[in-house]
Amino acid sequence: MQKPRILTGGLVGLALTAPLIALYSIGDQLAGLPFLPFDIFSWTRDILPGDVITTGIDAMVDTILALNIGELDSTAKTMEQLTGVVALLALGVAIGVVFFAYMNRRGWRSTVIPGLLVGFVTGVVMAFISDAKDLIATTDPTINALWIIGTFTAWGGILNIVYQRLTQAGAEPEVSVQAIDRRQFLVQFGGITATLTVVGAGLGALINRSDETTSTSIASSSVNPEATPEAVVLPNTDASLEPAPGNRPEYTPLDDHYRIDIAARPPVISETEWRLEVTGLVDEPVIMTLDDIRAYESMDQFITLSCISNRIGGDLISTTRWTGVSAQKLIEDWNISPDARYLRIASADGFDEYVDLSVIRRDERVMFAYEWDGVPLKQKHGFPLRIYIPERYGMKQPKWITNIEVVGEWGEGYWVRRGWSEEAIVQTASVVDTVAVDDAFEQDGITYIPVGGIAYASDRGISKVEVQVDDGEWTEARLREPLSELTWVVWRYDWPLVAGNHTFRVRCVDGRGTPQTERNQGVRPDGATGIHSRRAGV
Ligand SMILES: Nc1nc2c(c(=O)[nH]1)N[C@H]1C(S)=C(S)[C@@H](COP(=O)(O)O)O[C@H]1N2
Ligand SMILES: [Mo]
Repeated sequence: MQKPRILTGGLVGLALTAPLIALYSIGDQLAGLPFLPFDIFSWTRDILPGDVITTGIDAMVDTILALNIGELDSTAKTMEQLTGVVALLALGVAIGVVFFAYMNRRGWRSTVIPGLLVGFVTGVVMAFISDAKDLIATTDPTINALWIIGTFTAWGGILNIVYQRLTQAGAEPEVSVQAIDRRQFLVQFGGITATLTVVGAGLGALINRSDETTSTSIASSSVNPEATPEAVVLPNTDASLEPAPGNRPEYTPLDDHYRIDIAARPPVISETEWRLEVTGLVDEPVIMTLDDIRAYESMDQFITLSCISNRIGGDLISTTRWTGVSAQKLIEDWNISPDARYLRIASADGFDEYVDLSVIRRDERVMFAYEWDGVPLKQKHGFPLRIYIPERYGMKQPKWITNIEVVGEWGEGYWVRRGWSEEAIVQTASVVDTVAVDDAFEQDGITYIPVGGIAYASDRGISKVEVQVDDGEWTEARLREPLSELTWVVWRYDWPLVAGNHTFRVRCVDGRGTPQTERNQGVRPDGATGIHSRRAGV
């Protein structure tokens, strides 16, 4: 007998885990079974300390920005998902190594029970993780557990058979022959698993039910399926100032709205089963359907939402029209006890945050929203219900709301527990979007270049924007009338052209007269500050 090397066990573990992941992908696409790698990602994310996660996210964001590999939010999502896949592959390698080491010590036996056992135990652990973290499986939890335990047990059994095959291959009489036989076997085995993986992944991609299809089918079944959304009418169409060419759209197309959340894939919520449950310091628990909430007088607000992780000049900020009901109207009917001070809002993905009741009572703009851009919330943007709170970054504003507990004491929400700002008040900041060198125009014998961008201070508004070219004077830009007092403000400065390379800087003052912070500060923990600049050559 010749024992295989334990590192070969790692290779075999890797080769067996790849098709297993492809199989999970098929199960997910075809039957709505859990996709285990995402659950492993969520589980790891939730047990790691906040610093480690932040360092990880920072490294990821730096990499994406440095390599310039696409939109920050969607690329980050893909990298998170890949992390889950890599973690599961690594687990397969580790088990392979340990299993081969153990089998080598134990000596040859003809049974596959050790492998089955190892697979079974791993499967049970994985089933627990999946059950705790899965958001996307639409199948019964028992079926999910059986699926994961079953596939892992089979995986362990095959690992065992491969070990035996390798050991027997080493048992052939001729030394040269055995070496070739073992290598041949490994090559064949690798070929088979690689083929299975590629075919499996291909099948998975073919039957891919995309996030959007799912969300529209859920969302539109809730309202009139025939209804086409009426185009949202912008309130400032007669604004006197046109944005500079190349400025970002003042109203973000819904498909381009940034997306940030802790879910590797957004939770799937069926409207018929969804209920908003209000418990805690109320006379009696309240249970509402989405129709109950829609029955209240609705309100529309044009809103710019920004992530606290948005860097100066970044794209984690967008504007759309939110429709819902003022939180004041809802809480009026909940019979809240006089001792109550906060709402603890919990979401389907395990996210949670606190909202001060006094903020709701003094500001009718705090709203529970069920539509964006005139259509029910997209699945990834929080279907069926999310909250809006003026002046706060996105991290204070849960999507996929399921439970509200009325409480007397404040507590730390999901990101606050991980070291981010308790209040998360939006920082005043401005950005140069465009120096439109190709759109020069002439007036009174002077050539001008349109320069433009946005400035944002949430509900504080913007009173002034100034532009500086190289080391020149700060010159006031013109402001376009915004979509609302809750959105960013588009500014424009027609710059008298001077040939050469130039740096354009921008700064602003909020509606209360407070200038933006010019000092550069990173996103953590309070949101980024600093002066944005753009270089251009004419
Ligand atoms: N349930 C839940 N709500 C959430 C989050 C989350 O991870 N889970 N992320 C928050 C953060 S950090 C931001 S910036 C906004 C982003 O909303 P959007 O993805 O719809 O643009 O959602 C907020 N609400
Ligand atoms: Mo965020």
